[in-house]
Amino acid sequence: MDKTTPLYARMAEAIVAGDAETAAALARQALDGRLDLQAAIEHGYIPGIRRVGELWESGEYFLPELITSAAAMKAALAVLGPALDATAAAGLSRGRIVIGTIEGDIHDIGKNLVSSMLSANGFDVVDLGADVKIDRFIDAAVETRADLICLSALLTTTMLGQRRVIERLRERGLRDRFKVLVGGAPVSRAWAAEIGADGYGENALAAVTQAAALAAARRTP
Ligand code: B12
Repeated sequence: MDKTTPLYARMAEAIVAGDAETAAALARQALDGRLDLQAAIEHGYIPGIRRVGELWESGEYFLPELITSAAAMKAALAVLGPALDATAAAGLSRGRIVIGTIEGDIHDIGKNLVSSMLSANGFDVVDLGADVKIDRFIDAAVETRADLICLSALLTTTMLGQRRVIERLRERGLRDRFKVLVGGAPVSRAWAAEIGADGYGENALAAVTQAAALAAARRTP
């Protein structure tokens, strides 16, 4: 373990405790200390919100705890997000991406993380937010001449919306125009294959790798 481990542990603890103030203060500490922000998210904050998920599943946490922990996660990401985005610099865009969480689903922490990482890694990201209607993804992709559509779903019910976006692309004669990348806690590689998505990413780093491969494939006919 390196010397930043206690900081990561405190970040996780702040999320579990639903302590937004501490979560944000630790994020500022990471910024001031010029720490690797992607690592702070991956090894500090995410293990915290995962633990919250486990406590909810085991019946120790209820909705109010879930909400305060989610708010703490958002407070930390609000501090780190702009810094991550800024590292995207003025470099050449690796491709334009439309991203959002499927209609009926308000979970946006993971999607925001993916969005920030993509933009930090040189993609031009159009973030539609959460609870996004199926056709809205497609209209935005057409309007912005996007290369990729990224679909996040955290509920087993809204996973079906990922399939629906792909079906609608076919119905509108646009399936070949955009690559579709799917993700979210209940989503798997098998699901991505079943619905005919072009890729699946299990976390924000995998999302970047997948998006890079798909964008490159589009550019080399
Ligand atoms: C925080 C949370 C909430 C917060 C959300 C706050 C917010 N603004 O996002 C609140 C309290 C609002 C909430 C509400 C609800 N929730 Co909730 N929630 C969670 C919890 C604990 C954590 C989710 C999270 O943020 N994880 C951390 C992020 C970083 O991880 P992630 O989202 O998985 O994202 C990562 C990857 O999946 C991937 N990824 C994500 N998106 C994408 C997209 C692409 C393209 C790619 C490539 C990758 C990718 O990269 C991300 C970063 O690594 C989960 C538990 C869990 N195990 O997931 C339950 C969970 C998702 N919720 C659940 C439920 C049931 C609900 C409610 C219905 C509860 C209720 N009774 O009202 C409501 C739903 C309301 C709605 N209509 O959406 C269930 C879903 C069950 C199911 N099978 O459908 C879960 C699994 C808890 C459980 N075990 O029961 N929730």
